Amino acid sequence: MISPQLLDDIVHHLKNSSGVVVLTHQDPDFDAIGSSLAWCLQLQKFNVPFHFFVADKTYSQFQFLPGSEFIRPDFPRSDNFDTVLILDSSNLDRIRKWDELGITDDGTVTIINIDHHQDNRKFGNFNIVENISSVGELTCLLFSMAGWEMTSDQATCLYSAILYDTGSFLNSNVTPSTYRASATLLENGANTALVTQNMYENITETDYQALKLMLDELVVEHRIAYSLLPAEFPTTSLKLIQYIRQLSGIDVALLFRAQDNGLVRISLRSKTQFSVSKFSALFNGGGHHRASGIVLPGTLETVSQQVLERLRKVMSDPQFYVS
Ligand SMILES: [Mn+2]
Repeated sequence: MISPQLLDDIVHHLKNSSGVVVLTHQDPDFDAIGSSLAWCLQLQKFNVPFHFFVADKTYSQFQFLPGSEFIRPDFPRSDNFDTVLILDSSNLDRIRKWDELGITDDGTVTIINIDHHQDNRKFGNFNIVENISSVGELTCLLFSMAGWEMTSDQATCLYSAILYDTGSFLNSNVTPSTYRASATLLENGANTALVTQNMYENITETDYQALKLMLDELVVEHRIAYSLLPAEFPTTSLKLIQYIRQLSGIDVALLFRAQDNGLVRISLRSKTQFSVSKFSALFNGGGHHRASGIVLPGTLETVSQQVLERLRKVMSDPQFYVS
């Protein structure tokens, strides 16, 4: 249950803020960007200055979203804001360049944390953390609780957020409330055709090459399937892990992606009650029971060996399963 008092306090704070920095997690997805843009559009209505800082450079895929012109690669000036609104990020380590923003905990800046990750560290002065499909759905609920009229632009942004984080309403995080929120968005004029075209009918030749390379490297073993992607792997907006997940007969899908900084990023998906977030916690990673991530130093070979060895061991351990 979302506390109406807490929401009141947050709204009061935002409306009276001298400036808001909006932030979301690194390698942002449509839930991160769509939700953030809906909040930016709301701050614009309130005439509250805001700065939506995204340090990642790969955001051309979001350009079709209303308000995408708000996305800024330049640092906010620290004397221009007193509030930070953080969306879809379970902890501050997931925010790129957080340390460079110069935000101290001396109380001069208020942090508002709105998220749906179960491992959220409640790092804010205000925290709304709900077990819900997406921050898009959560934002939709909050806007309606606050009694705010939603524009079609906001509805389009939130619709893309929900569509993405639910895997087009296919994931197990979909509830009746997700459909109700989506219905509200459509009633408010969400441009579903625009979102469909840009999210699902916009695959480039490079995307297909990336998919082909990933499939060439696919390894399928007992209950597990994975692929190793080298650092020079082409950049793609395809959710490659989804293609592994769709394989029949496996419980866990993994994608190991080498970075050029000596780190390997691992995406994990579970198709059963096996919790990949519990597993990821062994390596300081986190996320949801069915979708999580880990980052480890090393080469593709050493990291994949280390993680897979551990995974094979714990897959028969009941404490890694959720009911
Ligand atoms: Mn999300």
